[in-house]
Amino acid sequence: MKATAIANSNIAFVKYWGKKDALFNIPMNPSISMTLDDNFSSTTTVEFSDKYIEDIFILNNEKQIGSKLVRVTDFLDFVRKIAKTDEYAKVVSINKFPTASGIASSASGFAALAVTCNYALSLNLTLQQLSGLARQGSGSAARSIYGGFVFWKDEYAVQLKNKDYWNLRDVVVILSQKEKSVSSREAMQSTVEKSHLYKKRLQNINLTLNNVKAAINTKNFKLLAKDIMKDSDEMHACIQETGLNYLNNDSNNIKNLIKDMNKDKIKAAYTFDAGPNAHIITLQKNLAEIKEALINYDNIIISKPGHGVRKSNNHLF
Ligand code: 2P0
Repeated sequence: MKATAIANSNIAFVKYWGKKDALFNIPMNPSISMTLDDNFSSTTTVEFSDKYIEDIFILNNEKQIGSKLVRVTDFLDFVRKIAKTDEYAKVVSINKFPTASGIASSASGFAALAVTCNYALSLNLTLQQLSGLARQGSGSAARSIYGGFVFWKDEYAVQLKNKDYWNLRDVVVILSQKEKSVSSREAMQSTVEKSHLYKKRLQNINLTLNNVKAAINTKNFKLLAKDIMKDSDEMHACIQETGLNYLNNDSNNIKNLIKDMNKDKIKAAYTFDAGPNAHIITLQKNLAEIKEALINYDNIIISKPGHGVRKSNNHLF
């Protein structure tokens, strides 16, 4: 049977960086994220059938070979084991945003694929089980199963608050659409092996997690913003210790711009994933001022807290 699902990307307020178990994508530390809105979605259609003689993966209208295909095939092998089937599958996926530009398309992509497989093979998995399945494809995908504000620890993620809970915005400033030269998978492994700061980060992570949870529970933007920036800075300091820098001059310019803006009152928080693009977390009421400050940047997408995964009847093939 053919099935289609849509999932959105997410931005981590407390980052997942490093694995306890690389085979099963079990994270070293819990993470907290906000799911983005439909501007950052992946739509995926899958069909398992004996008419296919191998797995086919088409991403953004291009037939994939090499590592991207292998990741999907590995995931499908995992699903086939659960479903006790040996049928190959055709997977067609469209991302609404630049693939591999530091905006987590693997999160939305594998969340959508997990849900699509669930319907296509009538697996009847719960949301919690879907989060665990999505994690198998990509760690951060475990969080994209849910809308709003999400906490992920070990095997699966849970929703903290739904998308309508808080009027936060993510102002995404696209500074580069280039595919990153070092994948986050490789970079996190090398951080675990080489970074001294990383050990310190893990020792203090519970405090950050508790602060961010409390900030969300009490809608305390000042507390939230401080810890979002601290966590992003910490993760990038650990990565930079290994000789890799995901940030570029524009990323640093935006950091300084936010620091200036926050001098009198904290209005925004910058955060960066495994790439140079800036995510500026703010409250809706501060958007006009932030847009004004970003006048020199023309590739900006603003996201609200968004939906979790959902089924679609509009198949891509
Ligand atoms: C996060 N990132 O929490 C962190 C912050 C990037 C920086 O999760 O190896 O693509 O597939 O589990 O999920 C990106 O890593 O890594 C990521 P895998 P993933 O969003």
